[in-house]
Parts: sequence; C-alpha cells; structure tokens
Amino acid sequence: MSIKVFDSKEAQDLLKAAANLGSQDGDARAKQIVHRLLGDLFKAIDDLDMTPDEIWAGVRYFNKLGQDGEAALLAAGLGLEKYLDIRMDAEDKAADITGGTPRTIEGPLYVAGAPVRDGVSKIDINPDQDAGPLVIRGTVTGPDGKPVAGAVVECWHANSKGFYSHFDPTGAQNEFNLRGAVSTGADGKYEFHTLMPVGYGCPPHGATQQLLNVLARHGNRPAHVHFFATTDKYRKLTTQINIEGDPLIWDDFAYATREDLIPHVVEKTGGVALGMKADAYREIEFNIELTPLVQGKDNQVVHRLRASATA
Ligand code: MBD
Ligand code: FE
Repeated sequence: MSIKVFDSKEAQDLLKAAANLGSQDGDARAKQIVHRLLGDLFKAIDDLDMTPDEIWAGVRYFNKLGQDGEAALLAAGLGLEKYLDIRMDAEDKAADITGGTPRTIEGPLYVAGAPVRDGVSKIDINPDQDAGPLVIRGTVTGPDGKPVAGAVVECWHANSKGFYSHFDPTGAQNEFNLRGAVSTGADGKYEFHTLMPVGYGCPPHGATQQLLNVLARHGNRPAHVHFFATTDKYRKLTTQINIEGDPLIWDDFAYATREDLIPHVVEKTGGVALGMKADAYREIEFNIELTPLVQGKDNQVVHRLRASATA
C-alpha cells in the first residue's frame, strides 16, 4: 500500500489547526515545536505506512511510560540525553571553549539536598556487605589550572545491588545514602568516603525495558559515579566516572561513557586508620577542570525536574 496524504491540503490544515497556528494566542515556541513534531509523526505514518494497530500500541505505551514514571529513563536509553551532550559539546567548540573535564549525562536519579561538608564527606550510611570501601578524591581547578575554592562537588551512585537511595525498590536505603556534597577549601580538594557501586539495570517490567526488549537491547549501565561541580566562577559541570574494568564500560545503555572519564582504580591498604570498614580499600583520583563562563554567564545550565529531599 502506498497511500500518501501528508501533502494534501486536508492533512496540512489539520496539522496547523492542531498546533493552533491560526491564532496569535498561546506560547509561540510551544506551537512551533508541536507543529513540527506532530508533522514529523504524520509524515512518518505515511512513509512507513504505520497501521492503526501500531499507533494505538504506541499510545498505550505512552500511558505505561507515564504510569511507571520512566520518561526520563527512556530519554537516557534512547540516546536523547546523550544527543543533548553532543549538541552542547558542539556549541562549546563553536564558541572556542576547549579543555575542561568532559561532560556526560546527568541521568534521572539525582536528589537535591544532600548535606554539604567541608573537604571530606563519608556518604555510606547504610551497611552493604557486598561492597568494599572506596575513596574518591580530587582537585577542582579552573581553566588556568589553579585550585578553585568554594566549589561544591556533589556525587551520587548506586549500592552493590545497583540501586540508588530514594529510588530503591527494596526500600533498603536511607535518604542520601551514597549521595554527598563537599565544599572545597583553598586547595580545591574534595574527598568522598563511600562503597564501591555496581552497575544499574532498568526495572525489568518497566516501560523502558519493554521497549529495549523489542529492540533486542539490554538496559544496563556499567558501575559509575555521578558528579556535579558548581561554583559561581566557572560553568557548572555535570559528569560521571565509570569504574575501570567493568565489562559494560563501552556497552552502556545510556551512552554516557567517555574516554577521559575512566580513572584508574588503585588498591590501597590502611583503610581502618581512615575509618573505613576494611583495611584494604580502593581509591580513585578524579580531578575536575572547569570551563569559563561565557560573557559572565553559565550558558549551559540545564533546568529539569529533579527529586529533592531533606537530610
Ligand atoms: C542511572 O543510574 C543512570 O545514571 C542513567 C543515566 C539512567 C538510569 C540509571
Ligand atoms: Fe547513574
């Protein structure tokens, strides 16, 4: 069948009416985007000859996606969030902003409100038998290589089951377990005492995994740790590190891995003296270099709905 109706006056008028282009009212940008996206969908229905059954399966899918609260998870899994990074990288390049620690996606599991400590924070609150102690530390520098004082480094990561506090389906973790914030002193240093994370997997019966299954894709991430580095002197950095050696490092369902974000994991001893649960521990040094403001402003701040809690 090769029915083509997209270019007909009837279909084009319908599209304009649906986006209310004939009126001066409403949000002009929203109308522009709705007209374009709906038009692209109408065109795809024509081009791929999508059946009513396929359309209604899609509509049903959106309902499940919302019920599961997984729209942001799907955005990561379909590469939409990575695509925004590709665009921000290109925008930086066009503005001659080079260097700095690479950005990578935030993901959907940040929780605002972790207590801010000076220099060092122990963020493992709940015991986790299967996770060994880990120190993550580094220096925040500016584009000039000099330490940044008063920067806030936040980190968040999963436990040994791949679950994040606040979103843990087992309810096993306190608010802010494995989430922390440290304010740097004059030396620009931050340090987190925590436990080794394990990679995240999408909820097996959720809408995201359902779609990935149809595509014959997995919904897993390598073990990783998220960071924000915030200061009023430079641009906010959103990034992650992967845990070296994880077999999924180059097979992340959310496409967040980058060459410069796989710091070495060093085996150390002396953990007990440092207040850790075992003498043998691992240490990761992750230095963070920030990039300059553009005309005095952070031109790439991202606003999105984020969970928040009080400690
Ligand atoms: C995560 O932990 C994550 O970082 C992303 C991007 C998606 C799902 C879970
Ligand atoms: Fe994550």
